[in-house]
Amino acid sequence: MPSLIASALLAGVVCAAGTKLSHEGRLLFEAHENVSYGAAYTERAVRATVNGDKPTHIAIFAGQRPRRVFLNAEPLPDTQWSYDDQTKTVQLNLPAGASSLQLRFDDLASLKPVPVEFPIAIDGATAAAPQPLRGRCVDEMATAQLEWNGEPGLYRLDVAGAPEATLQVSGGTRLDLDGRRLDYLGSGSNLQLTVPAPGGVCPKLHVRLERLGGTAALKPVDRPALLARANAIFAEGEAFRVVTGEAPSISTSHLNTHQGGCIYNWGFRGGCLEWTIQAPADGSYHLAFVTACAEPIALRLLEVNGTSQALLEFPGTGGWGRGPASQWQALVPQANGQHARYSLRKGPNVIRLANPLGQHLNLDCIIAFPAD
Ligand SMILES: [Ca+2]
Repeated sequence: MPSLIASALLAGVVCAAGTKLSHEGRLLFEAHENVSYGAAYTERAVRATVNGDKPTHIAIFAGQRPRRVFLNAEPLPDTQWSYDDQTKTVQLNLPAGASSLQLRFDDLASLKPVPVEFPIAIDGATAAAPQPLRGRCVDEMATAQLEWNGEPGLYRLDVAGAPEATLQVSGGTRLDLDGRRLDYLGSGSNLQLTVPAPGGVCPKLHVRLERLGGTAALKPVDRPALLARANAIFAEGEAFRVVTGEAPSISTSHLNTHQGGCIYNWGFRGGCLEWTIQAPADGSYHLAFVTACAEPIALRLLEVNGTSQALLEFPGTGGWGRGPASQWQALVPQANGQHARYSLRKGPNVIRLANPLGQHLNLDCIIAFPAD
């Protein structure tokens, strides 16, 4: 049986008079001429390559009579190959040059590429689902892709129905937060799906993307007034903890910072930092981030106590905070045209900011203050 040497990759032995390969007294391969030979055995097929300078007659151990024999992806008429019951070999003539053979034991009737299409369902997006993933199935493997044309944002990717399927993003960024995998999809991102298709049959797949939160704008508020508020609760930027990725640098030389310090060099793509806010009582609070940024925009995914809130679009502030005080801005996330509200509990609350695209952002402090 082929499974006796399943998945074995066999190298040919070139002899003076042709090529012969045996294993424990059993003939595995024979050619009348000198050739190079390799074969891989699976339950469904024997895949072999033969390369020689001259046309030759060959015998390949199959273990059982195959249903079909393919030469260079074309089915061979039954008259052009034979099966020998005694040696359990398939025998045929090959032309000179490189030949690719498949001895198929299953129903696969064609090795030609077949177009495949996998629709995508999206949760949490306001726009219509993008085009399906499109590609082809060839040699028992389906591959399909899609250049992302949907809403940019962070998504959780899921493929149901085929445990061996892989869905990957090129040109995007993956965040790994506590084992939860999130991918940023935007212009230039490419979704790529690969799934085994035994016997040329694609499994029934359900590709689902879940979009996390929306993109929230940030509104500047009066920074000195906010810093002076009696009920402001502070987490200094420099009091961060690293969740994933590399630590940013701490500076005491930037100007106009609260408590004399801030973080900079916060550009680790896919990284995440967290801070603790000590709330005096359960309640609804607003958050403000005092930042300086010379990039046009810097994205950060906000999580409060483990719940994803929104992808924050920090604007450029005109500098990194080494110049005029105006380079530091106090920015409050907005929701429905108002300051967003966050439920905090009395005691420690965890604020996380993940950095999906690696844009730099200097952070002086995070401020919570009771909701209006
Ligand atoms: Ca500070």
